[in-house]
Amino acid sequence: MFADETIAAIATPPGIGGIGVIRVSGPAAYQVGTSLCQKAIDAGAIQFRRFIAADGDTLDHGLCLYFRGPHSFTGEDCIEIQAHGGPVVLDMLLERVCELGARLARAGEFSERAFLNGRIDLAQAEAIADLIESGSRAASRAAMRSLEGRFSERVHVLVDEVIDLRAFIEAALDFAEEEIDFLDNRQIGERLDNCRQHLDELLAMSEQGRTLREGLSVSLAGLPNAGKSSLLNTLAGYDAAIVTDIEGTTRDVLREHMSLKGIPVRINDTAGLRDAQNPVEAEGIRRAWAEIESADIVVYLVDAQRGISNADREILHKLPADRTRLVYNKADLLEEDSARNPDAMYISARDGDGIEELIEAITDHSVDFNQDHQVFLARRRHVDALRLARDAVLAAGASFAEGAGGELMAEDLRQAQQQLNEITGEFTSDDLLGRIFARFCIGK
Ligand SMILES: Nc1nc2c(ncn2[C@@H]2O[C@H](COP(=O)(O)OP(=O)(O)OP(=O)(O)O)[C@@H](O)[C@H]2O)c(=O)[nH]1
Ligand SMILES: [Mg+2]
Repeated sequence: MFADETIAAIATPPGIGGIGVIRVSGPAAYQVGTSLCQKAIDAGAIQFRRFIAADGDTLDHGLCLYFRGPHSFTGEDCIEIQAHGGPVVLDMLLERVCELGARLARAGEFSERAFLNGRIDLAQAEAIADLIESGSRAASRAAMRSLEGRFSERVHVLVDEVIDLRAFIEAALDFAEEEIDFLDNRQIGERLDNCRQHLDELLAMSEQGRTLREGLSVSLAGLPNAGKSSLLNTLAGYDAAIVTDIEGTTRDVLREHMSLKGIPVRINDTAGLRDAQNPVEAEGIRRAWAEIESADIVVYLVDAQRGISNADREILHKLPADRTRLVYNKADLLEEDSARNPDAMYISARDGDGIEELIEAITDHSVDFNQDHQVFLARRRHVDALRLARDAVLAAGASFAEGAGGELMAEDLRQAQQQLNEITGEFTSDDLLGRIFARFCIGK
């Protein structure tokens, strides 16, 4: 794709700085650059130029760089103007550039063009935004790995595997439903299994990458007075939430951001779960359930002295088992020799006992991001696509086990392939592209 419009934007952040950069990309970029400088510009060289206004006055002077397409970030002719970093001077320069034939770029439009021109794939384009926005060194390094294509490579390997498998099935299973060769049959089973396993591996890695990008969300849940707000305060290290011995103290969802063992964590304290008559409390409980549903981990607190009640059981039944950690609080109130559940975790939110172990349990499925050099940054969108791809491969496996026709399996695998392609953008709707690039900053 080669756009016919030439775009321009100030690429440095607003405000005052030593240098401000204006980027121009598109078929008229060179023309715009030479008209602005009133002098020729060599490609690939750094040249000192005056930037001239329509009336012949010098607006500013600085460096001008010309990248001839396709050897540029966007794949098009690009001009980069490094002027002084004042908002007024940059505005005047941008205005002049637009008079000379460029138009203002939309957010992310340079990266979008880089993607559409095949300079980078979609996961790499997203990694640019993630690198810019990264909130920790580990996230920044992981974003760089994605930008360099480590994640995309893994996706491509999987796509090839699915394509091979599809071709193999189409060749082995005759669509006229002839008898299947036993050897082929076993091979298909094995290859489906391998494919699912590789998908699972990449899914696990992407989950790590997403956690690093978005942080881990943890919801504290339990009956009123279980000690949720006390635990939030202990973890946060200050009195974030009101604690009283009145049941139903917390109504609004309280959010605290913290770093636990190098992992960014968002902890929510929520209203105690019970059948509330008071409409304010009832709304708090509705919100608590909404938090629980979207949390990566639910820490369910039970008053150790009271033990698990029927009300607890009813709630626990509704909680997602794989994401829930059952924790007994107020262990300080237990007699030394009282019977304890040997498999459960005991803490005292008030005294801080057992908190280290709890943090360990919250972060246990996360790798040490600062040490692990394999982690790449991923987004929820990628994780969802990988899940759908895995579902499709599982469906193919199920069809295979039932002895269904090859057409069904081939269709499932086609779906898996499509999901994987969506990650790197080989297959994407304009709508999705619009949503992704609109979140970028202007000038990127
Ligand atoms: N002894 C003891 N008391 C605790 C502990 N944790 C909380 N409490 C007490 O239990 C009562 C309720 O604590 P909260 O933290 O407000 O409980 P909650 O789960 O947030 O309650 P709601 O907001 O009403 O749902 C308070 O009186 C706390 O001081 C603990 O570890 N040990
Ligand atoms: Mg509370």
